[in-house]
Amino acid sequence: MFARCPETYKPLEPGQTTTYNGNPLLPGWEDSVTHCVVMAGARASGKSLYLAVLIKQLELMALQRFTRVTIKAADESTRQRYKENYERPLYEEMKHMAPTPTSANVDAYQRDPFIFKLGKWPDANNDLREHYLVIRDVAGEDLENPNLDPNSMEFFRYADLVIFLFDPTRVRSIAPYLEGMYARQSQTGGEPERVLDNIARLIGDERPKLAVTIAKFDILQSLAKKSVQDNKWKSIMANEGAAFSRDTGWSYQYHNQWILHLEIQSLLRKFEAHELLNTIEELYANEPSKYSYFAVSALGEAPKGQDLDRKGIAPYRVLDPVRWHLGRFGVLMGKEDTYQ
Ligand SMILES: Nc1nc2c(ncn2[C@@H]2O[C@H](COP(=O)(O)OP(=O)(O)O)[C@@H](O)[C@H]2O)c(=O)[nH]1
Ligand SMILES: [Mg+2]
Repeated sequence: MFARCPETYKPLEPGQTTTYNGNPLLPGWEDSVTHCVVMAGARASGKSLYLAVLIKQLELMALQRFTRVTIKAADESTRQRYKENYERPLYEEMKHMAPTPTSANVDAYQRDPFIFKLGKWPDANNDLREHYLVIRDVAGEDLENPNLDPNSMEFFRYADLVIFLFDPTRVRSIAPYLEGMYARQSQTGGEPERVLDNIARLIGDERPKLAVTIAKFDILQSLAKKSVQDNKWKSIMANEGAAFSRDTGWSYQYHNQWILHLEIQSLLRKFEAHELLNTIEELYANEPSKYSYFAVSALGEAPKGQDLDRKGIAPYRVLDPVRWHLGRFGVLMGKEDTYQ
């Protein structure tokens, strides 16, 4: 049995036909493989845009590389909520940067899991099984709250993958270097370190795979162009040999991912993000292969104030965290891709 409850992420009992909350499971659910993912980050860390672009990129990759696979919403609720709460803001973001309302008035409905079909892929016995991506966006307010009840959001403990997204401009030691490098953001969220503390409390003794992910990486990349002399960041970020200097397109190579992990870790060390690095190292000391560093940009470039001429978006390495997990199951892996 590879299927879990899409609401609580708990393993299902044999023969179970409803979720632990009593809602019906999709037909054939118990024979499928589920990949249960949580997106965790402070307010305005980029979760919604990331999720919007992630799904778009998965759809596009499947279309271009795997003729027999289409990624689609598995139910009407996912289809509608994705469209209204994620796809639409994405297009609005492309048009203009008018301040968007904070997430305070986002309804709870948006917090329900989204279920996407990833198509059929052979299991260890070479039988084709349907795979599902179950992904949920967690309220940034909750994750920033120092009084968060560690027993709330139990699904963290059962998740296959937690994507911890953080805004590099909110890391205290990094912020000064980025002064003037990006348009003032209309909303800002809490510090990533506090969110990480809460993630640690929520997972308790469990160690789901953790993708420690710098969001809005385009802002750091813009340091490469900064025309200030004696700028050590310029030479680091402009290093064309670095894995983080390029997107790998649809290809997934385990070694490239590993190198990127090491580069991002050392970049964070150079930026003196010690608290973040140490907390993660300590938390995963016994299972170091379960965490990895990533850098993504949903938009590909910093939004320019009210500028209306943006040509669109050029997402950067958005699929990496999810492929790091899915690759092990051979899902969305082509002949040229490698996983260990
Ligand atoms: N430069 C840059 N800004 C981004 C990116 N993704 C999000 N943002 C900015 O961050 C703000 C918050 O993003 P959003 O996805 O709504 O964050 P959420 O509150 O965590 O869901 C957006 O309005 C964007 O201006 C990115 O990839 N690059
Ligand atoms: Mg959001």
